[in-house]
Amino acid sequence: MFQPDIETVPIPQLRKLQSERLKNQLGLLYDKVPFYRRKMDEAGIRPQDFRGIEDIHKLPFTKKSDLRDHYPYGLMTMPLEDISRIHASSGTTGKPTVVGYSRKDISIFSEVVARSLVAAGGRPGMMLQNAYGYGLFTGGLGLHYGAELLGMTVVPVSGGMTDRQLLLLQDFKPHMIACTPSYAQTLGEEVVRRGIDVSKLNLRYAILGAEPWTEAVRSDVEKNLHVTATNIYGLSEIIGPGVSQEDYEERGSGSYVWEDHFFPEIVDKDSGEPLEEGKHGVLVFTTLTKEAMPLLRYWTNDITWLNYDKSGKRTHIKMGPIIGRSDDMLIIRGVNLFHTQIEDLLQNMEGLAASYQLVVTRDKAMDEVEVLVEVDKEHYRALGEPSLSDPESTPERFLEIRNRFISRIKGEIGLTMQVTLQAPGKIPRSEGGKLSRIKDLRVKK
Ligand code: DLL
Repeated sequence: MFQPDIETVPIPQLRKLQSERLKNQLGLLYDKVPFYRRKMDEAGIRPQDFRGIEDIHKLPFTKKSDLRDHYPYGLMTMPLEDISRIHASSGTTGKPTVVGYSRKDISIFSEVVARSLVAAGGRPGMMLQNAYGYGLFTGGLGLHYGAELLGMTVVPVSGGMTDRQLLLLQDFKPHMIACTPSYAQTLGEEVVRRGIDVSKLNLRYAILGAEPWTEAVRSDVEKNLHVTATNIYGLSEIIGPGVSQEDYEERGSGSYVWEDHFFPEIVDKDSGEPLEEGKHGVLVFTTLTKEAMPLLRYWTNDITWLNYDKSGKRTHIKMGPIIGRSDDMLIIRGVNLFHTQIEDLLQNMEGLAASYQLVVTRDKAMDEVEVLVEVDKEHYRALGEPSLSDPESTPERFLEIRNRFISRIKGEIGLTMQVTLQAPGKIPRSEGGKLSRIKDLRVKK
């Protein structure tokens, strides 16, 4: 562990620390940020009377629109000349969401990333190929500073440039790669396609995040790149990557949330009421140690669960994989649908690959989902690379596979979807960053 004392701190002690830190954040926000002072006044909260973390649900939520309304610097606690870095995430509505960091914020950011890298299998002296984008996006610089703090050797290649990534993997021999899971899929496929001998690479770990992914993609990446792949989660508003991280020996059981810095809650997406452990809902974070731009109960829109894992190495709470963002949820004939549910069903589907896209259309009043999914390369080759565009020429074996997938979707999700098989390589790939798996043709321009 990078900071074993705090990563294994007993829960009562952690609560005490969280309470002290939260009270400090409230004081700071009350004094320095008019928006929060007004919110606290409206809610009748006086920082000096606030009891502690157990009262967190009394605090108001902060939404992305609050950040937008105070664009670009309105939620900062300090004058601009004291801010040492600015990051931003591209918004869907034009203006980016801006986040400021003090020197201390950067140092905490580096610490939580260093913790995350260790949990992912990284050790001082190992080499990290950092294929997250450098720039306003927090992935590149976030992983970079954390890896340096840990004592890794960083190769700051940034995202994309697949030829160069593959060259570096072969010649520089990094032990670990950091990128989005969809880009790790791209790299894995290219390794196989170009006949690169994976056993000659030194790669052992992949630290993947910035977009939802499931076990189907994990198996794909682990198989093609011969790595152990773990999930790193985060968002710019809270700090960037390193808000939570899965341990490489506890894969599949959730990611440790670094609770001494970011206090997580799960709330009901409609009522905002806190939900009990294990229930799916909206993830909400309160920063506990941020200086430049602390946020109270930030509504991430991400849907997951929280759970303490008594058998884990660390004491901090775990969060599940993100099944999607509540604003990206499709509602198809009354059924709520996240694309990760389809991805999940692809796991262990013999004959199909983990490359897919959902195309949503509206026919009169009815919404339809077509699942484009690639067939597995080996099956495809074994059947003589047939045309798949015409059911007449599609081999019986593939028709069976397709029908099996249609019934699986119907059985698990309750919706009848059209499944269209595609030849390997036909579906758009990640070229370095986040990949959109949904093509929504209902949206009128
Ligand atoms: O994506 C920070 C990051 C960089 C995380 C590198 C991990 C690795 P934003 O661009 O602000 O920040 O986007 C944040 O991305 O609210 C989630 O919806 C999604 N997201 C991030 N990590 C994961 C993950 C970075 N591991 C938004 N699983 C978040 C699922 C993720 N979704």
